[in-house]
Amino acid sequence: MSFLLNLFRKKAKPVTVTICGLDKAGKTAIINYLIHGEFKETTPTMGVNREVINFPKLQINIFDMGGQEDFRPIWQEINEKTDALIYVIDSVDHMRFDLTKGIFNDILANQIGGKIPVLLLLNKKDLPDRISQADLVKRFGLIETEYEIEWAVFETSALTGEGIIEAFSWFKEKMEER
Ligand code: G3D
Ligand code: MG
Repeated sequence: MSFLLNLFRKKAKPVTVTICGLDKAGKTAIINYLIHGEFKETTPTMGVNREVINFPKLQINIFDMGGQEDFRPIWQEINEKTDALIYVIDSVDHMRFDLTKGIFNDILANQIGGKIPVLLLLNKKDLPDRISQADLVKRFGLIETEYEIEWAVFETSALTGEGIIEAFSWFKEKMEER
């Protein structure tokens, strides 16, 4: 989309985004924070929930995917058509770090295509004993990735809101450029 067209756009551009990651990573809490500007209690997401987030020039249709094993097969179909991916990692879930890394790599290898924005959120920044951002970049092999994605990692807390504005400013910019 050219800069001029973007400037004169009257209607918000609709884009589709999926938010994936293991159950309990904080996907729904992050969306709630974006919509309400504060933390809200969540219940486990069953299947897929669609939410709409309206920015001045961008309408984000976001598919919040249930993270439990039973729901993961649904991701494929929705990820294949998505304009961008948000992947949430629980920064204190050391036990399942290799599992979430494997699932992320499977999404890149088999579910999404092309040069799409991939926003990685290392969530629960408010808690102690976390996996660091540098560790995530290294262990996920992001620098040397063979995929054509445009990625960025942000540390967030859906409890305090820390990092969420920074993360979504990057994301919004990438989506508006498309
Ligand atoms: P999911 O949608 O990825 O499955 P949820 O995850 O958004 O439902 O969150 C799972 C649990 O983690 C919830 O707690 C939620 O309150 C908590 N949580 C989400 N984000 C954060 C965060 O940034 N910091 C902290 N400390 N907790 C967070 P419960 O107790 O309801 O399971
Ligand atoms: Mg959820």
